Amino acid sequence: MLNLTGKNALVTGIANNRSIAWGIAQQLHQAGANLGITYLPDDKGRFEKKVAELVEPLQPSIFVPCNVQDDAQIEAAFKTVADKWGKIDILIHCLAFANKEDLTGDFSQTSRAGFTQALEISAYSLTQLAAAAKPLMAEGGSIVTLTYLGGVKVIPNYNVMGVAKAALEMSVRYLAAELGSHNIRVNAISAGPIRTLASSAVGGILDMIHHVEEVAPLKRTVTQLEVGNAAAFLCSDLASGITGQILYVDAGYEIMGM
Ligand code: NAD
Ligand code: 0WE
Repeated sequence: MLNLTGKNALVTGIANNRSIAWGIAQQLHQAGANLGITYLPDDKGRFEKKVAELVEPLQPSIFVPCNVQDDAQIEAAFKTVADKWGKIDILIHCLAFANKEDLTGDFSQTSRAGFTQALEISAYSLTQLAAAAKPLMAEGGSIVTLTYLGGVKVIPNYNVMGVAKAALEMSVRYLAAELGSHNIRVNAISAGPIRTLASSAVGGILDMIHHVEEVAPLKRTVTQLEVGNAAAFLCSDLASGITGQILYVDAGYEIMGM
């Protein structure tokens, strides 16, 4: 049986009740994990309040800000983890960002700043967080990140995010190769399109979802909780032999050629 009792899990990327990270946090909690939650702070503290209210029923023992563009925030977040928990078993990386103008139109028009920012937040952050978690995973651990088919095949308008996801997926393999000797496993879930804060800001997302509902073998899209179940599996001892993999949780869409 899937059992995460006694495991400490740090979850990044919860913005609201539609976030994939929220689906993951709920399933980790249900499997018995002890949760730590990080959120992206903003000037008015609105995110903090919203996320705090949302996660309250899961009784997280850690709730800290962590903007991955700020080394000091990452350091402070992991200092809190070290002080309160001493060790960490599970790290969920569930965040991405690109400028809205870089997610439409010609990919060749991507600016240097836009390219750099998208890759920094969406790809490099995994390596940063893995490096911070490594010393706290002395007994081994499991790191899971979220990716999308647009990092492997061209999806209209995904543009610079596709390049960032390609970098993220290769980072999974290099991290898995390095951290394997410490019994730390690193995997990605490639989720099908889901309506979330990030995806809803993208023009035409509903058309994409309808396309998946027609073409995918299961004739539907997936839910945040289904992604959460796959994440809980990858973080559990049931997946002890799995590392460096990209697991498609997409109702089968990826196998179709036409
Ligand atoms: P979401 O908007 O709920 O989550 C994105 C999160 O990224 C937010 O919580 C936001 O606060 C965080 N974030 C952005 N910049 C940050 C920064 N500088 N520091 C720290 N956090 C930052 O949207 P989502 O769809 O749940 O996205 C979560 C992950 O799932 C992303 O990696 C996304 O690429 C991936 N994904 C989404 C879909 C989809 O269709 N929604 C499909 C496959 C993969
Ligand atoms: O990874 C994602 C979402 C990534 C994302 C979305 C936004 C919108 C708002 C990153 N940064 C931003 N920045 C914003 O300002 N997905 C897999 C969902 C998604 O995004 C797409 C998709 C799909 C699917 C963008 C274009 C085409 C398809």
